[in-house]
Amino acid sequence: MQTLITVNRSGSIGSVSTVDYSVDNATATQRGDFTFGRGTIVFNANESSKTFPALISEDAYAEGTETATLTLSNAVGATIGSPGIATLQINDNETVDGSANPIDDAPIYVCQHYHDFLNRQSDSDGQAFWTNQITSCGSNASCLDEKRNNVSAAFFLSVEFQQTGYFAFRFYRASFRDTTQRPLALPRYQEFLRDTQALGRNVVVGQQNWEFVLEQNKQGFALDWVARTEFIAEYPTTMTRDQFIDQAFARSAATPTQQELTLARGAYDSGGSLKEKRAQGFRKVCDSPSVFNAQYNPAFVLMQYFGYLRRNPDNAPDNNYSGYNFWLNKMNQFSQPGEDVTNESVALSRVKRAEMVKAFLVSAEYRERFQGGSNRGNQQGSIAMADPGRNLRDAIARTLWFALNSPLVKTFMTG
Ligand SMILES: [Ca+2]
Ligand SMILES: [Ca+2]
Ligand SMILES: [Ca+2]
Repeated sequence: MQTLITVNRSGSIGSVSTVDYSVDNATATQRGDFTFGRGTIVFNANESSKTFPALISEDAYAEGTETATLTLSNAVGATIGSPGIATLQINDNETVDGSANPIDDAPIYVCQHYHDFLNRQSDSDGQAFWTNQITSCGSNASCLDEKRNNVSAAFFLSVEFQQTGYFAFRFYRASFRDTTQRPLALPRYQEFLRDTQALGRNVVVGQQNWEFVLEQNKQGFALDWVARTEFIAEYPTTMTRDQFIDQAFARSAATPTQQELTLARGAYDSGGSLKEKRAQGFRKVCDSPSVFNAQYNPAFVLMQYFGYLRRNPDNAPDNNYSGYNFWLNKMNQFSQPGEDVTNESVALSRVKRAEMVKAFLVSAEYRERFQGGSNRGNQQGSIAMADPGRNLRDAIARTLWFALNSPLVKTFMTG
């Protein structure tokens, strides 16, 4: 389920202003209780009130009342009033631990996939469609097993994920190298969620205008991306067009076709300012079929950790990349030469051959997010270092929260 948090703007509201928000751990944790949230709210001229969602998970742990922290920061064109930090109170809906795992209930399973992969509450059509895929099996165990796996894989394969999460993933891979900050040149969990949620803001595939909203989000994202200090450090503004494009393909481990090169250079040239050129050229590289195919397996494996386990591959209990590398090798082994995974059915076949989705779905670590674990749904270790450059701000926010003595409390029922 979700609850919508309202942000009010007062005073002179005749122009545009923006503010960032976050939904972070307090006594409730992002692994079992809610979905880590971060994004930017845009107030257009004369808009005084906006909402953002907090996504709540259903679990079987009787844990009493827990809290998450809501924070507003980085106001542009406005200042943050009081309260800028608030407490989200999550009430329990059981008094003793449940013996059944909520994730075995088809509607809950589907809803949790919306939270974990698409960062939003399910729309009623989608919720009904995917639930029916599973419940139509009746009590046929092998059918249930297969449909649950297929429904789960469908969220990664969906247009909505491919255009948000996988889009962000390709930007990271094309930008960065293997460093201690980003081992194996993979995005870290929290920064990835932040960027994916920005791309997915107000996008519900199939609903009116979704393509327009998505395109606006992508354009804004690409312009923001090429202005980031980290990006400019890797792609100095002194680079020529061809150096810029070539490096983006090389970092993506892709060999572009001549047509892809031409299209990327053309996109670069069509920009007005240097920033626009770089945003458009970079995006065209990342959207090239050769890059899409080259990055598919690493993205798929990483999303098993981000989506199901809500952590980086090298966080506890793994503490290293051997698990990630094992699964990446397996995906690579089950890939066939010349396969084009921009074709959804080709992609699904590969994913099914590797049998990875099932392995994660039945893993104790996934299932114990919701029921039956000694950790009671909490993270087994820290996911700190997961959001480079932002941890300090979070630490400051926590301090302020205590100083302000949690001014606003919103209450609702949950898992
Ligand atoms: Ca909890
Ligand atoms: Ca509970
Ligand atoms: Ca519950």
